[in-house]
Parts: sequence; structure tokens; C-alpha cells
Amino acid sequence: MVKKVCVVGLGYIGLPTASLLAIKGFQVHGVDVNRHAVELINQGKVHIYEPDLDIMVKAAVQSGQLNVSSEPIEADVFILAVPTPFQDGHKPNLSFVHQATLSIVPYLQPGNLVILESTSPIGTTEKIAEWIMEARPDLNISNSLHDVCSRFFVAHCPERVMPGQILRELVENDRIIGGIDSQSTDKAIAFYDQFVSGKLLGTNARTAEMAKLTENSYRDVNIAFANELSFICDHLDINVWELIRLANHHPRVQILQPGPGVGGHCIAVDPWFLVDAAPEQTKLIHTARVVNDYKPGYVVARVTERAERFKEPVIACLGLSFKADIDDLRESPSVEIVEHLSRLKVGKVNIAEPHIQALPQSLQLEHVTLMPTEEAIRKSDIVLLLVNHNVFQSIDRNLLKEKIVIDTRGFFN
Ligand code: SAJ
Repeated sequence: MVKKVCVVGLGYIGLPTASLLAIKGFQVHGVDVNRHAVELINQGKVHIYEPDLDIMVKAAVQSGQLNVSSEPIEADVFILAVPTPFQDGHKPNLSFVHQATLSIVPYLQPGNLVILESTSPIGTTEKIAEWIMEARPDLNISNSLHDVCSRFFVAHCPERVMPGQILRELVENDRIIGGIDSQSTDKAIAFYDQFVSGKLLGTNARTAEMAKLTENSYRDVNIAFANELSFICDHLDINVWELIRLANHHPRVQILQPGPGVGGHCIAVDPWFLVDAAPEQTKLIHTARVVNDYKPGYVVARVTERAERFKEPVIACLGLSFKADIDDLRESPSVEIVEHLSRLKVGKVNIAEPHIQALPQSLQLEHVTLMPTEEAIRKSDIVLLLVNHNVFQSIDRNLLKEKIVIDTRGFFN
């Protein structure tokens, strides 16, 4: 029976997972290289925003079931939940997974299970087993009777949670679990069975890795289709939102929504892992990435055209996060658009983003001010809706009457 779990990486996946496990009665040790995050969590506080996460972390720390530090400790199960970004040329960067693996190596014991939750290119789970055996020749993954007392287990169980509803989805989502062999798969299924109510679907490691990349590529391709419809409709003077609403009345058609581009650290990244692994075989997936990445520049061009008629144009940009009702600005197409408008000096930009208190210093923004929504609209010639935040529902539509409205989400439709 698993009692002790060590979670490496306390970000949007690792921290909710660690605190959930602690609440469920496991003895959990969390590890992060970010010392500030470690300090905060040990005080029962959080360094990221996710609804109710603060309450759960506080309860987990106060109960004594969750401790965190910058070094792993011995455990029954090790969960790796570190970033897998891409580097130049859209190539996957596995350095965080490698470092996380090396960090647990001294603490591994025979019988331990290592689980990779990070979205990863195909073959990464097998690589983890190889890295461990290189560093610890006393451990192995062989099932022969001779080696059985020194074997460890490795499996991939990709996270599938949606920011904004992570705590519910961690428990309720079905999980795909693929081990480097059937013993590893079975051991990982038995572990997740202790806290997941969704179905636990066993497979091998490579299929599990591919399943996660497939899910996010599927969404990217479908959003690209919606964005392409928006280009066609602009060209032919058709309302794309009405068009999609009508087409979706067909029982077998379910078109997604166009937007200012695809953001976040998953959907705009993961399809590249497939393109990198099989360049000749991924023409559609590659094109979808190109279509979605083209969208922010397209929006900037539309704003620039409309701004030309004003001597000193003022543009209100509504929303900065990568999607509705969250505060996460990472890889946000709205940020890209605002940075472009600022760099090209298209006009003065007033931003309304009710989910943040101040603009991050890292943004390269001149002539850009954060202000309350209605003030931003009042002071503008052009209103550019970038994020369909629920709070924008209360905008007084009369304020928009004299303005040029560019609505990338069909929000005011
Ligand atoms: N978007 C559109 N039009 C749509 C839907 C989304 O433009 O119709 C845009 C959003 O505005 C956003 C981007 O796409 O910029 C991505 O948002 P999302 O809500 O589709 O997805 P994420 O990135 O928040 O979470 C996804 C989820 N994957 C799938 O839905 C297949 C989640 O389940 C994964 O766990 C997560 O990626 C991840 O971590 O990989």
C-alpha cells in the first residue's frame, strides 16, 4: 500500500496534486526549485491562482500531511510534474524532466514507482528509466527472478486538467496510464485508484504519451478551423458567429470558436512535439499551428487599418489573460497583440484586465495603461475585445455606440 508520495514540481499540476493526495491521507513531500514558492507553501499559502487551491493547500499543510522543500526524500511513489516547453526550432526541451529525474535518483529504492505527469514527447518515459539505471546500476527494470528484488517501475499518466477547474477534474477525469511494462501500468493504476473517481485506462507508455499530444492537437486543429472560417468570413463580409451557430445545428457538426489566437502552455506547444517527431506525417497539425499563430498578427493589422482614420487613436483592449475568467497571462495571444500595438505605435492603449492588479514588468509596453473597464472604453476610439471574461457581461452597451468595436470572440454579438 502506497503511503509516502514525493511530488517534484509544484506548479499548476504538481501543487494541486500534492495537496489533494495529502487531503486523501497520503504523507506527501513536495519539491520545487523555486525557494519563494517553497516558503509560501510551508506557510500554507500559494504562489499561483486556481479556484480553492489556497484553501486546500492550507488544510494539507496544517494537517501535517504536506511538507515541501527544495530536495526530494525517500517515498513509495515519485510524481514528476515539471514543465516541458519547447526551445528554438519548436524542439521539445526535456531539461526539466531530466533534472527532476536526477534529483530523485539518490532517494530511489527497489519497488518504487516513478510517474511522469508532464506532457512529453514520445519515448520520454522510457528515457526516464534509462537515466535512472545509468545513475543507479544497482536498480533495474527487468522481471527476471534474479533481478526482481532490485527493480523499480515507471509509468506515464498525463495530466488532463483544465485551468479554472483543476481540483474537480483531478478527481473526476478519466486517466490514461501507460507503463514501460505491464507491471508498471498495473502498479500505477492501483495508485491512482486510491484518489481518482474517473476511469483508469491502462496502455503502454508510448501510447499514453501520444494520447495526450493527440488530445491537445485535436483541439488546436479544430480551433484553427474556426479561425480560418473567421478569415474567410471577414473577406466575404459574413458574420462568422452567426455562421458557426447555424452550422452547429447540424447533428454531426460542432465547430469551436474563433479567437485572437491560441494561448496557454499546452495547446500552442504540444502539437509541435508531434511535428518534431514525425515532420512528414504532420502536415495538417503543422498547418493548424501556423494558422493559429497567424491570428494575433491578423488582429493587429485589422486594428491598425481602423486606427489610421484617427489622428491620435486610443484603443481599449479588453482582457489580457490567455482565456476567460483566469489571471494567467502566459503565452497569451492578447499580450502578444498589445505588445505589437505598443511596439508599432498604433495608438495609445488602455487595458482593462479585472483579474490582475498591475501589468507585469516583464511586458515591453509603452503608452499602455491598466485601468477599470468602463473608463478604458470611455476614453477610447476603438474597443478591442480580446477575452470573453464573464465580468465583461455587465458592460453598458450604450458606451460602445460611438466606438469602433473589434470583437475577436463574438462576445458582443
Ligand atoms: N480557444 C479558442 N477557441 C475555442 C476554445 C479555445 O480560441 O473554441 C483558445 C483559448 O482562448 C485559449 C486556448 O484556445 O487561448 C487554449 O484554451 P483551452 O480552454 O482550449 O485549453 P487549456 O490550454 O486551458 O487546457 C488544455 C485542455 N486540453 C483539451 O481541452 C484537449 C486541458 O484538458 C489540458 O489538461 C491542458 O490543455 C493541458 O495542460 O495540456
